[in-house]
Amino acid sequence: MSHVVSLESHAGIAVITLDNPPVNALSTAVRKGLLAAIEKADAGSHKAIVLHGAGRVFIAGADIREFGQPIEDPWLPKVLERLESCSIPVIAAIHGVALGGGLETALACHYRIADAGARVGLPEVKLGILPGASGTQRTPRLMGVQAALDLMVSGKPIMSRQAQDAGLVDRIAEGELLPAALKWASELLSEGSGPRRNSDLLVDTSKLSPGFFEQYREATLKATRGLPAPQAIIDCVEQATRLEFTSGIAYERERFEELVRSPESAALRHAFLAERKAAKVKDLPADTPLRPIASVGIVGAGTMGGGIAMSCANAGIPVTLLEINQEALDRGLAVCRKNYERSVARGRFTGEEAESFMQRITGTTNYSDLATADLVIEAVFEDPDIKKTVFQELDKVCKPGSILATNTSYQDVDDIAAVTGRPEDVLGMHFFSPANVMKLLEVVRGATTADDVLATVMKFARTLGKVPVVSRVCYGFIGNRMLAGYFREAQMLLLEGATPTQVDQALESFGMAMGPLAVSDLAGLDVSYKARQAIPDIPDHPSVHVADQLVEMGRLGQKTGAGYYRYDSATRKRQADPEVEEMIRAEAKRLGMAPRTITDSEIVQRVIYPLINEGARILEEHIAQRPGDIDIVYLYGYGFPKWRGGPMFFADTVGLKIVFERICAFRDSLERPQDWQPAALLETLASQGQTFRAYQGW
Ligand code: T1G
Repeated sequence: MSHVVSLESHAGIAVITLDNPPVNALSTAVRKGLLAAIEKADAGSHKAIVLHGAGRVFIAGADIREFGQPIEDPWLPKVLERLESCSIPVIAAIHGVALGGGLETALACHYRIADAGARVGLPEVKLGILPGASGTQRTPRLMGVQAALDLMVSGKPIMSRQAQDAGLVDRIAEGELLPAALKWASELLSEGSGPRRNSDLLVDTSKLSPGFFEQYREATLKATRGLPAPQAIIDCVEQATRLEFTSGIAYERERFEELVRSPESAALRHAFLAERKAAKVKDLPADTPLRPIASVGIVGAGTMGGGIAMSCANAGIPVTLLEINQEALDRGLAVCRKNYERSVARGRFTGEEAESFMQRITGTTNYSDLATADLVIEAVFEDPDIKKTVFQELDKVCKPGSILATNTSYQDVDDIAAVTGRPEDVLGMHFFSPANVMKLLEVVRGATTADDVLATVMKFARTLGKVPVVSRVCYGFIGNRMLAGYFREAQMLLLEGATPTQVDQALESFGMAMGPLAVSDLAGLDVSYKARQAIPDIPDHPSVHVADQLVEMGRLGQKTGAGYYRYDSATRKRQADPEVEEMIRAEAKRLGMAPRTITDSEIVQRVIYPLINEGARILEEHIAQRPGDIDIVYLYGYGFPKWRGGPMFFADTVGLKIVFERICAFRDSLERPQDWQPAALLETLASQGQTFRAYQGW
């Protein structure tokens, strides 16, 4: 047939196999090969067809890399129309996953059998599109309107048994899948069962209450911030209740085309591919040997240490958690247990699961209990001297070959490595709080970190369900280094006339999960205050004056019920506080800064463009491998809206020339031009009409 689709005959039954590693994506070659195979199998020499995928999955959908380019014939809907029209029964044999176009392909078949462990779903909404190959028309016919909408609007896959209960899958295979599918095909033939086309079915609307779609739209609007794809899905399903199949398909296609051209979808597709690319370290050979990690030691049972321990335990890895004394250890273990109880209460884990995870965490106050750990992660207080003392201790007790990692958020990893006799075994693993929830892991590569150490930790991060991004050593690595300008400008805007509410609402309307000042209140204003106090001769900057005064007023943020805002003790809701606005006006007056009217769009530019500018410097200095890595750091670590693709992708959508010119305008008009020097790379790319996407990095 073709290099990606084959056809074999088994006792008169055609077995069509898709073989397009790694996930049988429905690329142009696969669509061509599949159509040819169907034509051949349905040409009269076969009595039935079994369709399945080689490798670890059935089909993971359309080839995401082909989007944004002209789609070549045959289009998937055409292939599926031909598949369903076969004159002989067609059985889909599903293992691993059937997602997006993969599930649509299975639904165009006449019968579906799946492995017990298989998952099926329509995750297109996560890419800012909708199931564009009949998914919005077939699923309501098979599983009902409510269930179909829930499947497509959430984008979450379901297990095959659940899919069977819902009417999407007919059988769960007993034993091996392909033999079970062939056996079933023979049974169907012997029963005289022919093709069964779900496009002939009507959508059952008998259970729909009046105004059902309106209510569903409203509920979805709130939950999905008005993004276009979920609404388009609801429209398509509503049309499925009104139109016959072919017209419904035409409507679905029209809406699909509209969404695939949308900036939100371009951003979400970028995020999907950038996340997978970030896991690849350019100069590390793919066959770099890995060290085994079967046990982990953690030094420090505070918020970060406890969260990291839970991440490892949840992934099935035994953890030894060390604290300086029993009291601190008991406190740390108690917090882990409390967090598990909360997860059980929320239904994330069963009680048994949580108990088994907790059992994997062993406490100690003795360094020698870390001697055999394959990886030790230091998570003590953010003080370079304390961290170095810990590493000197680990260097003494840990076995040769142990990987020694620091969870520092800022410190120089090379400095820390230098206090050991094995700097090649040292690197940074910067988790984000809460470490058992946040997906991002900045893997900080030291100047002497060995390749196998880096490769091992990149793989280990994915075992923990984390999204790893490599950073070279600099103060604050990728994320926190860029954040400095973000917070600086948020605070400068207060002195220039904006209120905390205006600043935060502008950024939240832009899509940030939470505005910068509310985030500061959540983290605690005293944390950064102490960090500033600890830096000798730190140069004065007006941007911290308000925060310093808030701390000196005892307003440390949510934890004291007041910071930039006042917090309702019952609901923890934030409220504007005239006392703070008065203090800000007084400080501005003292600094000779006259208040002015500031627009929301200026606020967004002032706070977001420093991220882009510093991101460009980070690329110039080879701290980050590629712009997409920076985007992933901000999407998974700092609440940057995924449908904007990350700061570097967002800059491309605005246009680098515009971003560069605005930065120059701020340099030439604001109080502190030194804070607005454009990065050389940004200037170069802007002058060449280039994009960050085209910039390959190192
Ligand atoms: N297209 C192209 N490449 C894909 C792909 C896809 N659909 N899915 C995965 N890959 C690549 C991925 O980039 C990586 O590449 C490798 O496969 C392994 O993936 C018409 C329009 C299947 C659950 O949204 O959810 O169908 O880095 O690292 O963790 O209606 O990948 O090795 O070079 O993620 O085991 C809808 C997306 C498409 C599913 C496997 N489908 N994929 O997870 O491995 S739109 C999806 C996934 C559509 C139709 C519409 C996951 C996975 P590389 P991985 P994994």
